[in-house]
Amino acid sequence: ENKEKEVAIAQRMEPVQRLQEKPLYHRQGHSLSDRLRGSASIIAEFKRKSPSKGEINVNAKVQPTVQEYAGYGAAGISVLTDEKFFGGDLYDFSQAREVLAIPLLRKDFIISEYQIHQSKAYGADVILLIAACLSPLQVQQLSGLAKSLGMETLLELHTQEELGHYNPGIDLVGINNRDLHSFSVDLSRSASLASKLPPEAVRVAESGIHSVEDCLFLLQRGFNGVLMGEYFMKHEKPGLAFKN
Ligand code: IGP
Repeated sequence: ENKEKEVAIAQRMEPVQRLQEKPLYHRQGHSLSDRLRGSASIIAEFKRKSPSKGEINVNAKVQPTVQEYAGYGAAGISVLTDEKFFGGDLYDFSQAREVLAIPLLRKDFIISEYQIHQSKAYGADVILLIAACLSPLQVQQLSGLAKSLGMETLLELHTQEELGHYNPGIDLVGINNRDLHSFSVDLSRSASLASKLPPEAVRVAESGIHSVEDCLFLLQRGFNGVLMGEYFMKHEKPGLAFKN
């Protein structure tokens, strides 16, 4: 397994032309926004650690976790590919793609066109763009490229000022319940921010969601989905935690 991991890491630098030769680059993506518009539900996340919580579950395995998430009814799966802060990589992502037939979100700090081609080549259906890291023009350009490759974009916002990063080409808007500076979580603040989006926007509440009550609170306030990671990952068998 280590060997394969090394190979995956080496491949991170392969030229765009090589990425475009990969079979997954030509696969038809699944739509997460269609699924959430059809019925509100959960996007379950795989991550081993995070900046706010430190180590959550360093020995967790992608398989069977993500199959279990999917089997128990997740609408989509999010896999962290950031190594430094979240302990994930593209090898984890590939392993998830191998066993999943539902939308897969690449969770990372995406700031370049290269990363979009790479996401496609590794089988992403959805990419994350974080407003706090990008200008509105960059969001437009990167989400446009994603769309041209048949992927959707989840644009993450966490303040009112960032509403200006939204454009009608965005497929899903994620509102981060966690303040990026203080790490504090406020679901009411997210609900009020979401209410300022155009009615057609598909809304996802992200972070710090820890109970059925939290989910109901958000879904009753117009969210189409909730993205949950730590709540599942802190269990020894995260996939089974989803079931309950
Ligand atoms: C999941 P939580 O609190 O359920 O583990 O949160 C997800 O929202 C969080 O991992 C996240 C994230 C991000 C990770 C939200 N925005 C941006 C990396 C980059």
